[in-house]
Amino acid sequence: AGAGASADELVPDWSRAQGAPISGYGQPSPFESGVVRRARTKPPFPTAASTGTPHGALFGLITPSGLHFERHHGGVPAIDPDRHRLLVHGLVDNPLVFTMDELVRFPAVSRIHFLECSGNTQGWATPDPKWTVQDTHGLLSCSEWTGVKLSTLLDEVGVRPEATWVIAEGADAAGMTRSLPIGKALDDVIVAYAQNGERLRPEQGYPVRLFIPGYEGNMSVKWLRRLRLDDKPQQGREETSKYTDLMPDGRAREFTFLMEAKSVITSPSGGAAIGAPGFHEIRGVAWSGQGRIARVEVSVDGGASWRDAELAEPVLSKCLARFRLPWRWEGGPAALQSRATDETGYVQPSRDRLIAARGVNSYYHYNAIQTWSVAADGEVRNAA
Ligand SMILES: Nc1nc2c(c(=O)[nH]1)N[C@H]1C(S)=C(S)[C@@H](COP(=O)(O)O)O[C@H]1N2
Ligand SMILES: [Mo]
Repeated sequence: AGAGASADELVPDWSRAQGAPISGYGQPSPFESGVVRRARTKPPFPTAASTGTPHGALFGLITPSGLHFERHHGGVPAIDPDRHRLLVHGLVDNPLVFTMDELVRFPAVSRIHFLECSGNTQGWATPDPKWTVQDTHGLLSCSEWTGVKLSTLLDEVGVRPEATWVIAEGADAAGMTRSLPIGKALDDVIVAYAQNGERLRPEQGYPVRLFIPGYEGNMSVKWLRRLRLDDKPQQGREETSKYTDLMPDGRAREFTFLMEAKSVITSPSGGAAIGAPGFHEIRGVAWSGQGRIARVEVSVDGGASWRDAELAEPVLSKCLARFRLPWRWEGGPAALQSRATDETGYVQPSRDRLIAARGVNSYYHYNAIQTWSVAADGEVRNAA
């Protein structure tokens, strides 16, 4: 009473009747039905498709499993875990076939890491002003991954000294294959069967995938059925025809595994309307395949001046980091940017610097600073 609210606002109908019964598996509120991944299908090939994570509507570090981005070259296979097998062979002393039950019996690790498709952002072309942050940065998600370290399985089979590469192959119709240097394989790679506390979602590689922290998403082979130790890489489709970077001199870089430091403001971002002038918190995420994020700077004047944003704890290695900066919008045009620096000292480049170094023939590995332009009426648009 006296606070200016009616009795119906303070004690609404849902407080006056029993609620819904219990359920076997929880779902988001129907009021959140607009928070979904949107398809990016290329019409003749509906199973060679992707969806993006709606970062503009999310909080914290973990992407809900149902909103993790998808990238499938041949659709999502329906794999019976009891019939699934993982073969580890090639230049090893003792080739082995593992069942899922056997994989789960090994000592497990859980690590929180981002996964980013190297095709994320596609900023080389002229920017589309209609793009939202799901369109520009949606092929990026972050989960807790649980599984057995690849080094544990490699110990079990006994890797021969001449083995320098691990060739990973998926059980999907695409039979997707990638080559991984042995050094990384023995470092922090996980043969993952769980995501955010439950078994992998089918879209993420159920019942088991490779997870390669900090490397381009394509290498984290889903529906993993085979690991072959070799003394050379496969030179397969995904590392020759695709996933190379064409440089200005006409030569192509191959095996550009690492995802370099990158950041994006998720709020306010493309498609939003800021509303009334006054206080707004600028929020976003930053990440680096080389380790921890050390610093994120924010500009509201298109890079003319920068202020340090606050990084939210925890700041983990090869993981999304959240940043925030309080901002007073005076009502005029603004150009919002963020710039990440990682613990190695690597600084996220401007679009001009990236294009000066790499040209415009590339498709993958675009990590330049993102600009959202704010019009005088508060409409926010993609400006590269
Ligand atoms: N077997 C298999 N593994 C795969 C793919 C695929 O189509 N088949 N897509 C790759 C690509 S290009 C990316 S970016 C990531 C996407 O993983 P996600 O769908 O779990 O986000 O998986 C990779 N692993
Ligand atoms: Mo990808």
